[in-house]
Amino acid sequence: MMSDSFTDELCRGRAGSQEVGLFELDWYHHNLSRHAAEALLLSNGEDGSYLLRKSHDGPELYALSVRGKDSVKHFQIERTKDSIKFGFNEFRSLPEFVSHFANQPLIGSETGTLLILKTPYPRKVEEPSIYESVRVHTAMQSGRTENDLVSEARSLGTKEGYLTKQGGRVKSWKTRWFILHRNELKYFKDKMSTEPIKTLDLTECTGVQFDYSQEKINCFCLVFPERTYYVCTKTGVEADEWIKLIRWKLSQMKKASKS
Ligand code: 4IP
Repeated sequence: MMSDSFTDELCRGRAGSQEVGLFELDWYHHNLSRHAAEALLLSNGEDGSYLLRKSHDGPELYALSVRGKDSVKHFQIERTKDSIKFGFNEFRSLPEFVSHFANQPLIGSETGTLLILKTPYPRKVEEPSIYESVRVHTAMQSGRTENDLVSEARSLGTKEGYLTKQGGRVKSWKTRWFILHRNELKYFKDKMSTEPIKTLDLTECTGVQFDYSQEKINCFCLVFPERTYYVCTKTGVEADEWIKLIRWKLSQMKKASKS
């Protein structure tokens, strides 16, 4: 696999002179297509995530892709030798343009939608060091291309499955459908349920570890200030996968809160 810095060097090599300086912006995605930007922001971003990419409409044109509640809008930006034009605003330099974004500007689209530019979507994302294990791997001659797979791409760090959990006051064990997504762990009555029974905010979780205090095997516990949740999986490997992924999330949140 290519390293990020190698990819960057490659991009720089192919980039036009107009792009000079833009690579210093970690939310500049050279060569990202409109489609890919939409897929990326919809699956991994949140309301207010945005990124800058090169537009193929002209050498001086760029596009700002912004994620709204459940759609992505694209705005054109023109960068000439002397200025950067974005909507009614004109900036003399790249730093001036960038500092405009630091104040979370509100922009309106032609359709009347208002969007706040809250979080730049970085070019490099840290990957958890653990992965789902491959259970089935087969090639189907269905004529699909790599591009067809983009919409099915799962967001990084998402995991779901049936886990058996213990009640809070009444210590009965119930099998529930769990979904780990972003900073939340939700559990549902079953896979078909649309409303979660509960949503656990992982920013409040102080730790996750294997637990041997219960009468069940393959258990782990999630510690929250007001309660410790005990959860069991079918196999030790599965428990280990959940623990590692949740730990990785906790460490990412810790890092984010420090920066
Ligand atoms: C219930 O036991 C279930 O275990 C609940 O789990 C649990 O709520 C209740 O905890 C517990 O009393 P019975 O169904 O045997 O009555 P679930 O919500 O998954 O159905 P939690 O808080 O674990 O979701 P208490 O704390 O309400 O007793």
